[in-house]
This record gives sequence, structure tokens and C-alpha cells, in this order.
Amino acid sequence: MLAALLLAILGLAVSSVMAVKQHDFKLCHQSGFCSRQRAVAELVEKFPTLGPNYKFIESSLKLGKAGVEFKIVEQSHIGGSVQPGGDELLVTLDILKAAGTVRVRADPVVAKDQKPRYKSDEFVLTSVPEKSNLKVASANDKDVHYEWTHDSAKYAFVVEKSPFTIRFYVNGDEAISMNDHDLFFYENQIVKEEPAPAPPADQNAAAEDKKVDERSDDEKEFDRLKEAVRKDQWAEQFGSHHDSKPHGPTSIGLDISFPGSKHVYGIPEHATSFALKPTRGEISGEPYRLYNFDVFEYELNSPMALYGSIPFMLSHKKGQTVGVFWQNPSEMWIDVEHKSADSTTSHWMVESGSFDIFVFLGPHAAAVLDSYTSLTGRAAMPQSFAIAYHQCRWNYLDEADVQGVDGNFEKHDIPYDVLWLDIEHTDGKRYFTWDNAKFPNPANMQSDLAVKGRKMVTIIDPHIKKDDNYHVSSEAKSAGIFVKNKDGSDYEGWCWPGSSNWIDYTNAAARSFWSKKFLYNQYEGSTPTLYTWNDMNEPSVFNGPEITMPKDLVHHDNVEHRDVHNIYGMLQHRSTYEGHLLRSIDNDRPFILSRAFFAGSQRYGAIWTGDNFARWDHLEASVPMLLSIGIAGQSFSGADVGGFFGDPEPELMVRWFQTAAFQPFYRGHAHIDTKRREPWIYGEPFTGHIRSAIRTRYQLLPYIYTLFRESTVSGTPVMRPLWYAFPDDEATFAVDDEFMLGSAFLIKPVVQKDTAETEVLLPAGSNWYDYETLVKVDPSASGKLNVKTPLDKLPVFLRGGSIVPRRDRIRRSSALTIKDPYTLVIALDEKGEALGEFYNDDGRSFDYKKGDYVYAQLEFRDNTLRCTSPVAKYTDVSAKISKPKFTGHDSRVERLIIVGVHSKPKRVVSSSGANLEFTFAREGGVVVVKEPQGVFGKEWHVAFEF
Ligand code: NBV
Repeated sequence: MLAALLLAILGLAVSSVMAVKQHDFKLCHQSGFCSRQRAVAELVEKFPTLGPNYKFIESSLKLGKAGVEFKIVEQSHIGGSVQPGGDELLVTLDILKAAGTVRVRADPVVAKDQKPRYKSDEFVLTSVPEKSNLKVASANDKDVHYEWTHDSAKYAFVVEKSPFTIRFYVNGDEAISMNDHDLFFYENQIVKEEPAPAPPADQNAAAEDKKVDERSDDEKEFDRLKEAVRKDQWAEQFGSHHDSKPHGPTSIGLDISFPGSKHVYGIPEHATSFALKPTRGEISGEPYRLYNFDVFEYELNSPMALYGSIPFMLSHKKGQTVGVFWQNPSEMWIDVEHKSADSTTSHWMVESGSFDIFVFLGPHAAAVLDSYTSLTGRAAMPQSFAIAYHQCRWNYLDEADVQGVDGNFEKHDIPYDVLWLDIEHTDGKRYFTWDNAKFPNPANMQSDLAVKGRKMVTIIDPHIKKDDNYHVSSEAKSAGIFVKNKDGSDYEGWCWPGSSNWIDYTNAAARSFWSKKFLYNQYEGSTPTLYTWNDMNEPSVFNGPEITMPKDLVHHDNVEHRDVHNIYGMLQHRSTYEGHLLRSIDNDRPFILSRAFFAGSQRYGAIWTGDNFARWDHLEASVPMLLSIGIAGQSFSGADVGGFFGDPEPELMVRWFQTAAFQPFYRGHAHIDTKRREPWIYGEPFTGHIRSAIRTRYQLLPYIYTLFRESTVSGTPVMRPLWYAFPDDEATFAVDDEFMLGSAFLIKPVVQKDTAETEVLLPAGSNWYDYETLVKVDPSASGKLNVKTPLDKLPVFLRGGSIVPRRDRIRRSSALTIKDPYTLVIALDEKGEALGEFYNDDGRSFDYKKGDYVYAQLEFRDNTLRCTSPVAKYTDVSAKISKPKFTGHDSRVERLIIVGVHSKPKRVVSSSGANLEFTFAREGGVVVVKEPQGVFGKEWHVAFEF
């Protein structure tokens, strides 16, 4: 009875959560700092000389070896009177060792008693960025000029003193400018002014009349804007939520322009196009917002904030890619505008924290990502199971259900690697526990999966049920590691378990507490094949402002929540990752999926795009969303296959499985209220099509694993936009209905029902083969090709010039294939050449860092395939073990498939001079060679004689 009552109350609470809609989230005009910074933009536009107007303080200039420092001061004080001694800013520009990278900082020269600006370096950067000394510097009364070179690129920056502007150049071409539009506005700590006492009523009216009479229209407009620049400086209200803002206004605004570039990308996470649409100018709308939120039933084509935030923007034009990263985890809004036809300006508005911007001058995307991830960290190398197929549902009900699902994969001959359990598996949403009635033998359940090489994942959220009898709650409470109210008491909010507290992961003691909870003797029923899913870590608080924490809560060291909001989730992800390291007895690599993320989350594992819908437009949106996330350094990401909410029709399900087979993280998932939708539910022909999509994924796992390894050393995304491979082809710059997996595959997802035919853009400069038929295709002069798309056909093309390692024998899980040999697919370019790579290790441990791996470079040239094993590729490894220690794996190549061969070879000869058996199919010019006598890790070749 009591339980039923509780359920009813909880149901009510949940259904009120279910009603979350756009009005639960602020628009720019409802956010104090966003409206103030936008008002500055308006003011500067209308009254160009009356804006903040920063003055360069000549006497402060110091030309250093690796950069420059100087002071500036705002002359107009449009935001109010600055505290005594606190009106100057110290600006530093440091040239870093990371290629083409400059760090630009501006810090208040503060009086002793002022609150220091929050800096997130310890959580976001992997080490103190090293400076470089390779520059030539000069200064005159107009500007300061620095020049340096790296890998044949020539970089420069110029600080113009008046008006204060910073310009960055690559090979003589202006690539980025800061404050070119005078939008720099730094809310330095101001004196709180008490409102003037109101004059007596009759005088008041007379004074008002007088004022109206005397002011010109311009003056009125200026006064209006000045008032807007001072709006909500000391407190603000949103619905029933009050933000006390004890430190007053602390925001920073800056315009960053990309001259000559029409396209900017990145700043995930938004459900919108990959090339970011303008939000100001001709099109006027909301700025892109970065503030981690749990947005229920999120909308598409929207700049609204979602679960993760990466304040990293790229701009690409012919011959040049550059980027900017604002290292700051507080709330941001970013306007994008084409101020002229061929250039883009972005206006960044940041609520608090530091002015700390890294500028990446490329000049290529690979260089930008390499430098960016050398600072924020390289992606974690996933275990091999983590890139295979995952089966999830909210919820698999009990052990029998788990067994049934597992058995059905076997029965229907569909490979899968991981089975997931959502919140219902716990004892009343107490994480690290099990519902003993439904899961009485969790360890046995895991080992039953493990014998088939399969793993399990359980969900562990950051809200801790307030319950003195729950060990996590009582221990965390007495350790004092929950996020606090302003008065020092533990903050309490509402989430899945009811009344809850939140672990303060910014506190090292809390992180260590959390990590220890993963020890096998603490997390009862966990075994080495159990991995973790961190959900709701934006953090989601059902009764909080905008479904999250109040900004004036207090974290460790007296830091306000406002300053650290966007790293909260990443720090949970990190603590969980560290917990998995701690529990590991055999050097196991963690696998953790997180919903919230920030710059640096790539170090801890995978993320996904949260609660999408079982709708065609959500399948379509997954492509630009994942491209944006990948280009921002987070290479391991995916969208729920099938769509979380709603019931996908069978055709949609097939198309989703086909598309996601080529995306980095591949997991089917569904809401608790949806119908069962495991692959066999649909029947033929649908189940068959889903089976073959998953099998295609399994076949390509060696190629995908190699791509992931590359990403861990260079930041190169696994899933890439077309322009990454074709940087000079303008036709590709805005494409986001196609994508590439590595550099070898181009995929055009089918995202509409009953699509009998689709048009594919195949960039010029490469020849292309239909991946299914291996027949060379012949696009029009503009690169367009019409492709028939019956339900079993996803348009996938293999780029001429690539070599792809595959494993063609499909088994029940990826672990069961380690003894299987490989197939190489070699797609020749117009010159009859091709390149590729192969990487493998034990698929599980960190031993690859000691050199225990196999790496091969593959090259087809002069009618010969050569396999070599250079050591230099993996710079994170000091020595390569000549013979891999990992046992049980086979590295033998059992078959070569060479595509695009002009005529039948007379002979095919191995390294040892043996004649090899082969077949030749005239259509497509496909030669298949059996047993080429090659093993990865050894040097060998195969020669084709014509
Ligand atoms: O834990 C339940 C769900 C989960 O299945 C989903 O993947 C998360 O994004 N979770 C959100 C909370 C409830 C969503 C309505």
C-alpha cells in the first residue's frame, strides 16, 4: 500500500518532469549576462565610439622570448564603476610548443581582497602548456609583431594598440582576429551601487517629464542600452528560481572573426547542422548555448544547450583550417554572424571564470586537432569489445530476461558484445547495489556472458539517494563530500531515487571516495567484465533551475557551481575511469560511457547524444551531431540506435542499424515505455538486414580499431566530415548528410522512408568503388551519383587509394575472433596505388603502451603490395617489442581482394617466390588472392605480374 502510494507520488513527480519543454530553459534575453553582452554588441553597433573602448597601456609592454604581455584598461566603464585598483587587465600571448598554437589570456590586475577568477587548468589541461622560443618579435608605436615557423608553416600575430585588436596570420594570410568588432567587454569586479532613493511622487513625475523632454532620441537609445548593459548584475530570477549572484557581474564577451572563411564548425553539443548557421545579421535568432543540460525530448535545428559542452570552434576555408578553444567551464552563449559575404564572426559570451583562449593556426585540420588534443588530452584507447555492438534497454528486467536476450542473439546468429542494465537493476536507485529479487546472482550472470566473450554494463548516476541506511549516502555525508548550499549545508534535490545529494567531484577526496566504490569488495556483485555508464551527470536535478543545480551552490574550495558547471559530468566520468583503474588487477582499460562531457572527456571514454527519438529526422540529425562532437576531439561517440523515445517502424530500425554500423559508438537503446525492439523482433526481411548491418560492423572492426589507435596519438576523428579528406573541394564544406569513416569509406545514410534512390556526392580527386559490389562508379562531372537504395542497400563507397583490414569470419562476439586471420581489401586509385595501416594489440590492457602491439604499414605500388612495420608511428610508445607478447591472437592475412585492376595478372608471387592462387573478375577488375603468405608485424610483399 505504502509502496503504491510512493510510486504514485514518484509517478507524479516524474510526469511533471516529463512535461519539460523549451520554456524550462532560458533564452538569451532571460539570462542576465547574455542580454548584457548582446546589449554591448548593439551599443557598439549604434555608437561605435561609446563602447568599452580598451586602451593599451604603453608603459606595461614586455616583449618576452615566447610571447608578449601588456596591460589594457577599459575607458568607458559602461558596466559601472570598477572596484578601486581593479580596473586594469593584464594580457599575455604565449606561443606554445604545440604547433601553431598561441595562448591568449587576460586577467584582472586585482586588489588583494577580490575573489580570484576560477581557472580550470588542473581539470582540463593535461599539463602546463610548454612555451616555444622560436620567434622574431618587434614593436613600434602602432603595434606589436611576432613571427615564427613550424614544419614549413609561417605563423604571426600582431597586437594593434588602437583600436585594440589582435590578428593572427598563417603563411601571410589573416586567419583569425580578436576584437576586430570591438565586442571585447570584461566585467571586472564593480562596486555595488545602492539604488538612489526615489524622489517624492509628484517631484518624481515632474523629473521624469523633464528627462523625456530634454533627451535626444540618440541619448534615449544610448541610455536604454547602457541600462541593458547593467541589467541583472547582482541577482536574477528565472521562474521560481533565484540566483543570488553574490559576486555580481563577472562575464566576458569577445568577438573572434575568421576572415575569408564562410564556415565554422564545432562547439558541440547542439542538435543542428554541422556547418554552424548564423544566429545574427540576416537571420536573427538565439545564440548557440553551452551549458550542460538534461533536455527532455530535445528539439532539432536548435542552438539550445544539450548534455555536453566543448567550447572549441573550427573554421575551414580552402587551404586553411584554424581553431579556437576557450578554456572555461562556465556558461557560454555564442553568436555566429556573416558580417561580410565571405567571412564569419563569432561573439563569445561567458558568464564567469577566466579569459583563456587557445588559438590553433593549423594550417590543416589534422594539425589543429593534434595541437588541441596535445593540450586537452588524447582519446582513451577503447578495448576491442567497446567498438563492437552493444545491446541496451531501459530495462532488461531480471536475470531470466538477460539470459533470454543473450540466447536470442545466439539463436538468430547476430553478433553482439555487451549487454546493458539501466536504473531498474538497482535496489531503489541506490547505485552500486542490485535489486536482489530480480538479480539475485549478478556475478554468475556476468560470468555466463563472459564465457562467450561478452561483457555487461551497469548504470551509475551521480545523485545519491538520501538514506542513512545506504552506505554510499552515509559515508559521503560524513566525509563532507557532497555539493553544498551557500550556508555550508549539503544541497538536496530531487532525482530518480527521490530526495538526493550530489557528489562534489571537484574535490579530490570525493573523487577518491567515488573511485574506491568500484573495488570488487565494495561494489558487491561486480566482476572484471562489468563496466560503467554515467548518466544524468549534467547534473540533472528534477526540481532545480533549468533541471540542473542552482548556480550559487558551493563546491570544494569555495568555488561556485556557476564556475564549474560544465566540467561536473567530465569529473564524474574521470572518477569512474579512475575507479576502474583502481579495481583492475590485470591492467585492464576502462570502458565508461558518459552523457555529459567537456573538453578533455575524450581521455575517459565514450559519450552518446542522449535521449533522441525513434524518428527519421533524428536519424538524420545524428550525423551532424556526431561530426561536431568528433571534430571537437571527442572521437568515441554515438547516438542511440533506433531512437530512445517512441517505437521505430521496422524500416527506420534497419536504416539506423546500417548507418550506425559506420559510426564510432554502436549501441541499440530504448525508453522503458517502448515496445521490445531487439533485432529479431522485426522478422524477415528486417531482421536479416539488421543482421547484415551488424555483421558489416564486425567485419570492419580491425579497420575501426586501427582508426581509434590513430585518434589516440593525433586527435584525428574516427568519423569525419568530407572536407577533412577533401580540404580544397568547396562543394564539401557544408555537407553533413554524408560522412567518412576514416579516410577509406564514404557513407550516405538513407534518412527517409521509402527512399528508392538517393543522390550521393563523391568528391573529385579520388576514384570510388561501391563497397558492396566493388565496382568502380562513375559520378557526373560535379561528383553526383544516383544510387538505388532498396532496403538492404546503404550507399557506402570505398575510396580509391585505400587499404582496409577486415576479419571476414563472423562469430558470436568480437572476443571469439582473435584467432581468426585477416582479409585486406585494396582499392586502387587512378595510378594503381593504395595505402593503408593495421594496428592491433591484446584488445584489452595497457600493455600496448609498453610497445606490445602489432603495427603494419601497407602500400600497393608498382604492382606490388608491401607490408612493413615501422616503429615511429606511435610516439607515445618508447620502445616496440619486436615480437608481440599477447598470445592467442593471429596476425595472418588469409586473403587479398584487389579492386580496380586493369587486366588479369599472369602471375601473383609471394615474398618467398611462390606462385599464389588467385581469381580475376573482369567486372570491377577484382583480383582475389588466397593465402598470400603474409603476417602483420613481419615484412613481406606480393608481386603482380602482367
Ligand atoms: O536511466 C534511464 C534513462 C536512460 O535510459 C537514458 O539513456 C538516459 O539518457 N535516463 C536518461 C533517465 C530518464 C530519461 C527520461
